[in-house]
Amino acid sequence: MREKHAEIKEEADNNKMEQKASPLPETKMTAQQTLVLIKPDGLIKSLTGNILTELSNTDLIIVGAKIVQVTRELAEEHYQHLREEKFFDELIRYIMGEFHTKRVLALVYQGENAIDKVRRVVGATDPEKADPTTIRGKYGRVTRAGVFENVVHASENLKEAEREIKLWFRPEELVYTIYPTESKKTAKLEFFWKK
Ligand code: IDP
Ligand code: MG
Repeated sequence: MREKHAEIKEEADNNKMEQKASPLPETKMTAQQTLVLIKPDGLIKSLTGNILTELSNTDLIIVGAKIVQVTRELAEEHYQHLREEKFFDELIRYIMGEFHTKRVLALVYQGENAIDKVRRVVGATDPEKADPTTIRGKYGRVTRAGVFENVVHASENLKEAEREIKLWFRPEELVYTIYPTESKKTAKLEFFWKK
């Protein structure tokens, strides 16, 4: 009987803790979020500073940022719409860093009209056709194998932005979320700095 009481109390305490957990801060839905990736060629060429400066000419704010070692699984999921293209395999190897460095800087920008604003600064997909004042026009190139090494990725539209942000980031990695979140109790292994 005692044990049962203790169990019930523990459960009640857990519930209390759950209620206490504050939700992630949300911002107004009119603001858009967009995913930007500084691709491995951008990192190996030390273009990060230049690219962030170009992007700061928009009035958007960064709400998430991290360095990612891209797995084949993540790469194929991210570029799933290009699965049938003949350059698909090269593209996957490119974003995984096989030609440059195995790192990508993933960022989420937020603000009014964020998706179009970033795409405008980033420029056209083919760096040879991109306006020379855009990031891709300035820093991109086409390889002999025909891959567009265009330095950055930027979400194309609302649907893609949502899909990509949810693919690359967990809600708690963003300081603001615009898509609804839910909390679940998990038993996961976590690492802490040794005291
Ligand atoms: P985007 O990056 O401008 O949105 P997507 O069509 O989504 O363009 O293509 C994703 C990436 O695949 C491009 O950024 C580029 O690196 C590569 N890519 C797209 N089209 C071609 C192509 O015709 N030849 C070689 N690479 C391409
Ligand atoms: Mg695209």
